[in-house]
Amino acid sequence: MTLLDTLKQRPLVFDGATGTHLQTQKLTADDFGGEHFAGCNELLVVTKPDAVRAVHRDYLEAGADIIETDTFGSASIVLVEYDIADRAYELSKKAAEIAKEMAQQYSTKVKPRYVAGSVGPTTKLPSLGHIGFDDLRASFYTQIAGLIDGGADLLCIETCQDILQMKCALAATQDLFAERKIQLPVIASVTIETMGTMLMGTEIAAALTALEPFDFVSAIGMNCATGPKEMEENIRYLAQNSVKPLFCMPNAGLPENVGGVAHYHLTPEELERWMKHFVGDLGVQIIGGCCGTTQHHIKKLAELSERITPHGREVSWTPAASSIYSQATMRVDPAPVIVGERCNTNGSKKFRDLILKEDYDAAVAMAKEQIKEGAHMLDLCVAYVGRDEVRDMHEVMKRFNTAVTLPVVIDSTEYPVIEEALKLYAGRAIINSINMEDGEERMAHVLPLCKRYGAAVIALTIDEDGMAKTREKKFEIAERIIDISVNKYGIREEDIIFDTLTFTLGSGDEEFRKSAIETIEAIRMIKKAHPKCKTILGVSNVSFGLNPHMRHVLNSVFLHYAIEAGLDMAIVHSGKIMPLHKIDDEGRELARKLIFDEREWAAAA
Ligand code: THG
Repeated sequence: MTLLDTLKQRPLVFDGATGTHLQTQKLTADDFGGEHFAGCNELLVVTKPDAVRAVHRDYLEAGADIIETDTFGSASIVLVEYDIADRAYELSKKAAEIAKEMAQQYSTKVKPRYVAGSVGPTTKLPSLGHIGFDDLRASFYTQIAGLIDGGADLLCIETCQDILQMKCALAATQDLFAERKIQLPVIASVTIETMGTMLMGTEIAAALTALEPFDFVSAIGMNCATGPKEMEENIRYLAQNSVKPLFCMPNAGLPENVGGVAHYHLTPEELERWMKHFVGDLGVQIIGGCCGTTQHHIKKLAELSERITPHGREVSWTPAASSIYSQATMRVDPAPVIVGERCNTNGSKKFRDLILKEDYDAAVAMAKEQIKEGAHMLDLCVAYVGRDEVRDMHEVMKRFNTAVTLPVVIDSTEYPVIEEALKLYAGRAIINSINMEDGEERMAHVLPLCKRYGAAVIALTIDEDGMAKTREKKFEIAERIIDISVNKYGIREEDIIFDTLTFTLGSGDEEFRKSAIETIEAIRMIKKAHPKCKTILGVSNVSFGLNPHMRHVLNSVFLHYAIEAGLDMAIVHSGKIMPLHKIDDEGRELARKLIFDEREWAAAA
């Protein structure tokens, strides 16, 4: 039976605190290898390995299934504070070897013991610009390589304060798994502070939305910062919304400051009672203890695990995007999900001028205006001929990441621009867009980026013959895109949003007279055959060339019929969309006839 199979029968038990255990051992500066290294717990695996073995032994004796390596801060960017950045691989590997040797001593056929490679958050917050994605990824890469080479059975990326930290660690993990052709279970665990969000302000729903798309992440959860009581509401949310198994390692209550030292008061019995509730009532499958928990706490949890089965959870994932702060689902009732169109150099003169002036803060202000106008997400396009789009995207996205509370739809045709945006974004973005104009070419570039950074994608119904004009052709391209995305690139149907293309009815061009009907009917066909997929339209395109008033009327009426056919999302100027009853009869009827190509309109015009 594998590690993860066990979860269905009983909860798996992690160990307790490492740091607070080491503190009780009253280690001297010499134990760390001198004054300069005092407090560097990760160095003990070479300077005083018996101290680390003592931690592992106590938890294994207590009955833990899984012990964590002494590597919370063994990434180079943490070790650099002790001038030993170059020892990250060596210390990580040694720590895994020590834990593995201890786990093997206690392993039996009925109770195998496992080693989780601990990967802490480091000391840097990429969302605040402390470090770039590539540097943090590289630092995690070396640490995780050591853990894998030292024999870790699984990875525990824990105590995450900034979802971008986690994305860097997950990218490093993906790279290592691919290079070595291996796959270990991976736990992704965030820290929710007493104020109820992660340090960066991330709500639990946003954290789940950002982490859920990574298919190699085996379990999601929370550890540190608070005791179980403060975690309950968020654990309940995860239990109701996470398809993946849940992980929970609370502190032994909230720390109390006693003479400048943190004291933890939750008793082993109290922790056991809470975990019984979390496992038995809510369905948490992996438990353990963080700061302040001891072997006595873990003994209670190990005993509990022998007599309890995790509550069965039937959860269906609600596809969503997220910002660093909050989540927005890709379907709302009433439809549609409103994607603000204005932060687009091609779609707004004002926005274009701000980018040309490099007034990036004012660009953020335009984003905020759209939030006030009721948008759920924001389209972002900074392309402008002759400008460095990667640089503009960098400048805008680093601000949007923390200043904009809504999820961003990254609207670019350039792969390096898309990747730059994804590297700066702590939420779950949507990429706008892929198509099949050059066969699979665009998909081959963009879909691996979606997988690597956990994004969803908009797919336009365009193929080698150009933009599809009939409903049948649009549908056929959509099916082809689903087939390749799902079967070749491992994208889920629910992560694809189809755009059946909006042509202007404002030009009077004969070729496009039936275009709105075909676009609307293609939505109906796609939603019927693939209900998990989403649909979207760039609504304002429909009225290019008309006067401003008629544009608002036509946009609103077109949107109405598209929604009736099943449209999920709309890229619009949210403040300018009118409900049908607010449009005068004459305008509404004119728009309707235009959309459905009723020729008497043509005669009248
Ligand atoms: N599908 C997808 N993405 C898209 C589109 C689409 N992205 C871009 C575009 N089409 C949707 N966005 C806009 C944004 C603005 C306008 C139209 C579509 C628009 N702007 C006024 C104009 O150009 O006249 C604005 C004026 C101003 O404020 O300066 O109409 O179809 N997937």
